[in-house]
Amino acid sequence: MSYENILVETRGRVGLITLNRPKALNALNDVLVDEVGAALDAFESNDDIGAIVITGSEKAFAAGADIGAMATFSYMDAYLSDYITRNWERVKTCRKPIIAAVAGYALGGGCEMAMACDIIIAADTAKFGQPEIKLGILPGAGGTQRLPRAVSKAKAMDMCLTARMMDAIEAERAGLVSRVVPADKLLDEALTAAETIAGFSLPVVMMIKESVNRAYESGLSEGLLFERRVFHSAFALEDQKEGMAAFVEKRAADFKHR
Ligand code: CO8
Repeated sequence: MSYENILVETRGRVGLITLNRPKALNALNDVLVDEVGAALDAFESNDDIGAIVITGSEKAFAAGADIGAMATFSYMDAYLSDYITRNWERVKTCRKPIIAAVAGYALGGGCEMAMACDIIIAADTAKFGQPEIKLGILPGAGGTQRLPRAVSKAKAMDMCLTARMMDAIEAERAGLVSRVVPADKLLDEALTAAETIAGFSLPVVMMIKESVNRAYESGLSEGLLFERRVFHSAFALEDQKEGMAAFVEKRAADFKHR
């Protein structure tokens, strides 16, 4: 399949999606978001892929939803087209883990797309922000919901209400990103992390992703119960037998279901 606004490739067992609208700082229009959805569909159904990386350019992961495309929208246009958000959930519903490798601007919908991924690894050049208020709108793809969960209510309010940007160091300190690396090491770091994940048992990887996500969507007791049920079910996996046998025999595990 050919894409207009993204580049899609595989690196070993990792699927790599590069947002590629350089002239508009990877502004997210419907075509681009639909293409990300299609690429995720393809990677999800490909048994040779165990993890996915989404990245942008040196200057921008994505500078937000395409302002030009929205500028003259009426309420009806936004509501009926479900602009951008109609495909947004695809990042969240992907069952394989997705790492966002962020350099430069991740603003508005760009920050929201990164937050919909499972792990954010940032270059030291990364800048995160929800500046929609400057445009007379508010975040519409999870910014007001995922940001407080990631960085606390006070910081989320600060960012959404003042439109200020957060640099990579502050983002790591606040818990929005898991690691900060020099910009020229960003892709290697993200691909290595993804390759590590892709080397483990895929059903276990998926169980962990599902369980951690439960922490966001349920109370503690329900989440703990969910984890326990999934934990017990892991003993039905051949990969559990292999992983534990490999430890006892002091050798590397050779997981069947990768
Ligand atoms: N949309 C469209 N084009 C954009 C966008 C954007 N979000 N951001 C940058 N561009 C374009 C510029 O118009 C410019 O194009 P041209 O060369 O043709 O004039 C080109 O990219 C380069 O941009 P700049 O010249 O502005 O570059 P600077 O380095 O001077 O500034 C900034 C970089 C600070 C990132 C600046 O471009 C900027 O502020 N961009 C807008 C950021 C923003 O407001 N983002 C939020 C957008 S709204 C949003 O994301 C809502 C999400 C809700 C999703 C669900 C919808 C229902």
